[in-house]
Amino acid sequence: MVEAHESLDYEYALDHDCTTLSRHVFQQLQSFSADAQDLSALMSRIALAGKLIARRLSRAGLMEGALGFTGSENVQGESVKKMDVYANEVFISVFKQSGLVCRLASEEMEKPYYIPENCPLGRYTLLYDPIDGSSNVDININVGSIFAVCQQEGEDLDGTASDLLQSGRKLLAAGYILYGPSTMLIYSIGKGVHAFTLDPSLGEFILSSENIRMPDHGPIYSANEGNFWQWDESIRDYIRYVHRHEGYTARYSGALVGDFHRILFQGGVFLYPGTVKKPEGKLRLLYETAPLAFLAEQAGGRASTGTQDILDAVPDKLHARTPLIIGSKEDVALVESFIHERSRQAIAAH
Ligand code: AFP
Repeated sequence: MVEAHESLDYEYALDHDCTTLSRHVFQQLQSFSADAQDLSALMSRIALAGKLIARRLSRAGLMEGALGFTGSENVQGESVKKMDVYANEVFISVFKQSGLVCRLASEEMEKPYYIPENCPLGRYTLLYDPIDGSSNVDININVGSIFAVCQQEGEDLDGTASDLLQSGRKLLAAGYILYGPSTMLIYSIGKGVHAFTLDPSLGEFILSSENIRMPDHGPIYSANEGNFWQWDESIRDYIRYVHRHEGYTARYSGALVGDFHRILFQGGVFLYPGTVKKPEGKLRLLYETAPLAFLAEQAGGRASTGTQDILDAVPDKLHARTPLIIGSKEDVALVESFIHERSRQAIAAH
């Protein structure tokens, strides 16, 4: 006979295993309204895209035509990898005939991609970076996908998607998929940040951490110090500070998703400031920095351009870039303090 406590343990384990993404969205919204159904379905589709990309990445070294460059450049002038193209198409494909998403905008496409058959119903737009950190793909280390969802405003009859040029405060959902030793999906619909881990035996993302809180301070600083010579003096001040104080350690993988993921769980700060060659930095606001800023704030952290919160920044074009300082609130504030001090000195000198 099963003891009462054993049956409770069993029930708990089963319930935990059944906490899939779509169920979690309903739990969070405490509703089965049309909006809740939409968000739940959207997250399930994004999860499917993540599973398809994870599957290809896991076998890429054994497949013909999965690794390497295509030979063309994207709208940003960057060399396109075959995996970028594949992952971009995966997201389009999972949202075709979904009735959910009318437009998709990604790093790999100059203009938004419209799915007219979805438009009468699905007034959502998916913003995404299909493979973040794609230089890591060929050497089999971590990469990610970043996504955000917003509501279409207006009819967009001229196809300019000008309503996308708004602040990240309007996002309905954001998250990323990390393709690491395990595949994880981290998301927020404005009710905390939650992590799901892909259970390959089930083919499902199962809840692994709920209501993640970023520590207020952490030991990690994450920046490409090869750009030191190109940084503003204020950023160099910060780097000199961490070099001269105990308690800091550097970590940088070349994939924002992986570096942010570490900071989300362990605290610290990731920086990609402007450089001489790229005064606005390298990272794109709509589908890289704003989605991660949304998560950071939801987890009790912060994200800043150095002079304003990332979520308040309004892009002037689809592929606009912003400097990024993201992570634990005390560490972000410390970097900002060096920026403010240098600008105060510059004003005083005039
Ligand atoms: P790629 O996708 O072109 O590899 O760029 C990745 C990325 O946008 C971001 O994930 C990294 O944090 C950052 O660029 C790395 O850039 P650096 O190579 O200039 O450090």
